[in-house]
Amino acid sequence: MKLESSNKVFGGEVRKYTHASTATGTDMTFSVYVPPAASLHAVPVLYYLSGLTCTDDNAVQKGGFFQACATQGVMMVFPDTSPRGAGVAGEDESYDLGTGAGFYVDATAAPWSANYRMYEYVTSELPALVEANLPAARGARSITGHSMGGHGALTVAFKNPSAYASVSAFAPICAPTSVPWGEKAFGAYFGADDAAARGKAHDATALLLERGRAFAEFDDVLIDQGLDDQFLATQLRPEALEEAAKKVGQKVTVRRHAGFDHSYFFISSFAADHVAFHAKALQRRLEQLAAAEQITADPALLASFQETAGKPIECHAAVAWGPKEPLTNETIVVQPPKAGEVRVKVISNALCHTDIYTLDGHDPEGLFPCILGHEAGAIVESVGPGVTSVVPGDHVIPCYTPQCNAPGCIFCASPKTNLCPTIRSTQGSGVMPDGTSRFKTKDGRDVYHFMGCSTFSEYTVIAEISAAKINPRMPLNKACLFGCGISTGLGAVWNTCKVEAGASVAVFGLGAVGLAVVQAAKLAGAGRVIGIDVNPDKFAIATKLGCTDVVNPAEHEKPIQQVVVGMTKWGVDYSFDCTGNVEVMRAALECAHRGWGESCVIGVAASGKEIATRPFQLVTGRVWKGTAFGGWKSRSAVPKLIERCLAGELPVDHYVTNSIDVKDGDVAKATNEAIDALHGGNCLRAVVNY
Ligand code: NAD
Ligand code: AHE
Ligand code: ZN
Repeated sequence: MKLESSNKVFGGEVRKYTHASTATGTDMTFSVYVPPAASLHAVPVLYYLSGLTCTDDNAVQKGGFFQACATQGVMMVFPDTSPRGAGVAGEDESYDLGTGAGFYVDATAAPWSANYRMYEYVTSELPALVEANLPAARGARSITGHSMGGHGALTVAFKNPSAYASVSAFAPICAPTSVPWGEKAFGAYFGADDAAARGKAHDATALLLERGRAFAEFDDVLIDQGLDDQFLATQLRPEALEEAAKKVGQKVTVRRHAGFDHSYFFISSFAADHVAFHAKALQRRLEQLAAAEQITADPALLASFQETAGKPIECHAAVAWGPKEPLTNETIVVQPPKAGEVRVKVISNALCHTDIYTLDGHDPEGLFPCILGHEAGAIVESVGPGVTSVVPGDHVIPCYTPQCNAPGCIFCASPKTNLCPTIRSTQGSGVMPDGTSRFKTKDGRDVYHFMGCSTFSEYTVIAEISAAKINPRMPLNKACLFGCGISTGLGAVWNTCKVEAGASVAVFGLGAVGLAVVQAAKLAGAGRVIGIDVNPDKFAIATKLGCTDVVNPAEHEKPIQQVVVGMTKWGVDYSFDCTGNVEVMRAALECAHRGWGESCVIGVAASGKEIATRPFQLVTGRVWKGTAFGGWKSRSAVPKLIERCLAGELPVDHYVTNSIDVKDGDVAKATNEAIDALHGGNCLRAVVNY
């Protein structure tokens, strides 16, 4: 399909596409509203069928649907009302039969049968096209429409009740086989002999009466009708549909409004109500689809969890005893979770540079002995009193940035930050929220927790508010990547800086975090992405992921900030430090665009290091900012990132450059091997599988 135009509307985009239709044998046009939420995850879709004489443009320009779609996260698709163009059979006929006809039927009589296959088009071809090419959630569809399109929506939904989550209509022609418009059209489309019988298969009222109670699977059908509508008495006949619905037990709500006619003034007045009506049903449909996809937890594993619940577990962990000392494999005792806590079985663990930073003694909060690790995929083994959001068997990602969502948490309530402080002080002191550790060595010595995660252990205990429950279809050896580095890089671009299409970006440090920044910048439509690293081995993957330029500072005599400014004239719109080196942070700030450039610190600097620049850099419009976990509110955002990954929008396989299995319970040996790989320079993520 070909994009003909696009316009920003309410943070989303309205786009117009053309494509060669196999159903109608012609080029077809449709419009779509893509809400802002679609940049994060696949969204449900509401189809809108227009009425006689309209095109997709009428509702797009006058329907007033988009603000509601933007806030409710609903995509809207607007097909044209008929096939058009040279050679379309019957095109010269009158408006209510040929071009712009708005009859969503598959004609069987010549000449119409050649192209008028609008039923197949809107129920099958177009949804398949939309779901394959746009961020549309598969199987989450609803339908609405106006006038003959309103009737089309009702028949399409009544004929395919399981394919649509909900149906509504604006001033529909409710019983076309008994009004002049329908008699004429059905006679032509299906041939005079067959018109009545075939027409009934496309008549919403007749369909209700024939198919009976099956249609009660729509909780309600919303119809709005203007009482000053010039077609109300003779053509629309909502009372016929109401009577039929009553007979067969299908709830239909017809809202009659004085002072409204058949126009788009009427539609736009109630557009938001219809979007809200469908959004609710679509949300339920998404939940049903997610539930249907649930993989039942391994019964043997669940049985073993029942055995251990409430008891201490003896298992292996890699313990860090002091700065720069190798991890040693210890048998430790993991206490059961207390109130508000969850004990999890770690399945896979990626190593983040921050683990090494703390192990190397650079972290002012580093405490020893401790169990490091904070990028894991795990399964809930047992839960402490009061835990309601997860149960044993759930797949989770421990998140070092929690999300308490408590009514009084002004941080969770604010869209400006993800930094929930609820357990931050105990987390930084290496203990659980009650001030004690859940880990002991076999000889009874306490071992500290790390970043609220401590995942270099076969079992660990985390706060419930740190557990992001994810779709179990996602393999945990990939899911773990979203526990820190990859989510951080993506969020730095999308949340912290909100990089816009066409922007120029510089990324300092092309490790996993920097490459996730590159990947996100490309997905945001950045025009130029300059990757900078002292290790040129990173350039091939950086270019593949979206860097338009790659630069090795060692190959330039000038300071790197001057090199980047020289490449761009005034500097880049956005720069990101993904190294943790304070000199690099300065360079990143100083290569930002005069007047508006933003520089984001992602890297974690060693204890005692400070950043500096001439204040003039800020006076002249540059902005210095930073990000923790990419600004994601962990428990609500991580599951959505996982869905995007499952949908194929966020490939992450390339980050796993090393994969190491724990053998004979020697967690430390495998983790030390991963640390060596990370020090080797060309490892992005080493994943240790338990
Ligand atoms: P990494 O070690 O894999 O990657 C760092 C990259 O920077 C390497 O490719 C290295 O060659 C390059 N580099 C080093 N010095 C450089 C220099 N002077 N100029 C240009 N490139 C240079 O690390 P990572 O896992 O990608 O993490 C990157 C940083 O992000 C680390 O400091 C880590 O602690 C931090 N981090 C922060 C957050 C957060 O929420 N803020 C989250 C995760 C990681
Ligand atoms: N403990 C250090 C700070 C370490 C730090 O900045 N951590 C980053 C996450 S690194 C993930 O790999 C962060 O997001 N910090 C926010 C927070 O609340 O810890 C120190 O300086 O004390
Ligand atoms: Zn990390």
